Amino acid sequence: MPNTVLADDTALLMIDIQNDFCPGGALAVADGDAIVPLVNRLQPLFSTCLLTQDWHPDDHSSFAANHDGAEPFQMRDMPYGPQVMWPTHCVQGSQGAAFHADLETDRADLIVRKGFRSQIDSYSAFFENDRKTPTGLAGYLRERGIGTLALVGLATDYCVYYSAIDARALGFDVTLIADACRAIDLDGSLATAMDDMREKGVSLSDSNALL
Ligand code: VGL
Ligand code: ZN
Repeated sequence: MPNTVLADDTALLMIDIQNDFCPGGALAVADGDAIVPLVNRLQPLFSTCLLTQDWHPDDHSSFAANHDGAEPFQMRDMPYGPQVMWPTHCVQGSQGAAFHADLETDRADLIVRKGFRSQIDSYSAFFENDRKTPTGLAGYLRERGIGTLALVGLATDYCVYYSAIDARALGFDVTLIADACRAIDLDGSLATAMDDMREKGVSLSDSNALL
């Protein structure tokens, strides 16, 4: 298939391609850095490219280190619901929170930062983990006339997954470019996320179908 720019109402949403989610990072996703060359090749096909950046204060309540007796990857009940206790990651302004050095970021029109409130985590690019507080991204996309999203990034079963299902619930057409994503896969979370995305009408694709 020739390299063509996709329709103007389609955006590439690149989720959390940051050092801490890559090998050597604080919450490393296996092979997370392997998606970077692919994501860079996909960007020129889209007239609109958007980035998200996990961006936590160091007293963030999703960090195990901020709770007495909590171990990383355990669950805790928070006022807004169950929350995984994560290793400290993507602290605002840190090298771990920076985008992977090889990721092309100059094409992005917008960087959505999320998880910046101490008391609540935000996996999705659209809503915080209370599933209610908006990030503003939906309004931005609607005002720009964007109705279709292609999703890539880290991690498939957390921030990519929640962004995909929220986008569907908000009425966007969504395609997951699966080979340009990598998963954390905590207790079967990848299979659960993939099943739920399929059920909610997220299309599954592969970069070969586009490049
Ligand atoms: C993510 C866990 C904690 C992600 C962010 O980007 O998928 N996962 N913070
Ligand atoms: Zn986080």
